[in-house]
Amino acid sequence: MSNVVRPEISNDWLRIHPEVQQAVQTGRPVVALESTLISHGLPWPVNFETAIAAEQAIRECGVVPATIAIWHGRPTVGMDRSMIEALAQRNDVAKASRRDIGTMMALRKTAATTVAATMALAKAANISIFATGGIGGVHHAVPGEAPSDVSADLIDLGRTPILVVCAGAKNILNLPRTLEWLETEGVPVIGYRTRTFPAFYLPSSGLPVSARMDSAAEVALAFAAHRHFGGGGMLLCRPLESAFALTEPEWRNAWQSARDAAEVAGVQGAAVTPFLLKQIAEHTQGRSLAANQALIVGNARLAAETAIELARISG
Ligand code: PSU
Ligand code: MN
Repeated sequence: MSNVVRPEISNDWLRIHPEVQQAVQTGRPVVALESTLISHGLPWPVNFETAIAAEQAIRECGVVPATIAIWHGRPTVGMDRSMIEALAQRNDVAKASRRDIGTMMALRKTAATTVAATMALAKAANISIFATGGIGGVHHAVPGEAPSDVSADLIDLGRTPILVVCAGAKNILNLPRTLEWLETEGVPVIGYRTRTFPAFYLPSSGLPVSARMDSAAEVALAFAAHRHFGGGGMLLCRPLESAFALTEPEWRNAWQSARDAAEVAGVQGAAVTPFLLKQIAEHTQGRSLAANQALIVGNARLAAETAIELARISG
C-alpha cells in the first residue's frame, strides 16, 4: 500500500465524503456504487434495503463504499444513509446518464446516475472500481428496423478506465449485439468462474465472454495491465447463484408480458428500462426482486475483494 498522499480533489463541483476522500488519498480500497438501480431499478423499500446491504457487504471486506448520485445539483461521491433513503423513497429523482451531468448541475436537480454517469464521477474522484446490477446495452429493434436505442453505458465503458462488476445484462436487451458493441469499444468482458455472459436473472445467456477468470487477483492484474496500455473500462461478470435465479420459462413468460405492456403503453427512451423492470417484478410475484437484490449484494462483495487486490498492485 502506498504512503503517497494524493491531492484533495473535492471542490464545489464534486462533493466527496470525507471517509472516501481519506481512503482514496491514502491508497486504501474504495468501491463505488451506482444509484439508478436505487431510484429507478427497484421499488421501495427493497431498493433502500439493497443499497444499504451492498454498502454493508463492502464494509465487511474492510473496504470503503461510495454510493454516487447528483444531490441538489452537486455530484456526490459517498452518500450518507439519509441521502440514500431519499433517493430510494422520493419519486421526483431524475435519471442521469453521461449527457445529463452538467444539465442536472445547472438546473440543481437531484438525480440517480446510470453506469455511464457513475463511471465519469468515479473517475473524477479517483475511484477505479464500481459495482452495479446490470449494464445498459443495445435494445431490441422495432421489427423491420435496425436497433437504434443503444445505452451510453457501452460508449463510456469504452473510454473510461473503470472496472465495472455486474451480473451481465438483462435479456430484455439484444445481448449478442451488446457483446459485439463491447468488443468494438475494446472492453474486456471477464466471466467470474464462468465462460458465458450472465443474463442478470439467469446465470447464463449461453454467449461466450472474452475470458474466464477464477480469482480476484487475476482480475486485478488484468485490469491494471489493460489500463496501463491505454485501455478504458473492463467488465467483470458474476453469475447469480442458482438458488435465486429465475427459471427459463418463468423468465420468458414475464418478459413476454412486459414487452407487450411496453408496446401498449408506448414507452420510449430512458423510461424503457424502468418500465420493463416493474412489469417483470409483477409477473414473477417479486421473485425477480429477490434475485436482483442477491446479485447486487454479491457483485458489491466481489468488487470489494477485487479492490483489495488492485490496491495491492497499485500500491
Ligand atoms: N439494467 C438493469 N437495471 C437498471 C439499469 C440497467 O437491470 O437499473 C440501469 C443502469 O443504471 C444502467 C441504465 O446504467 O439503467 C441504462 O439506462 P439506458 O439504457 O437508458 O442507458
Ligand atoms: Mn436508451
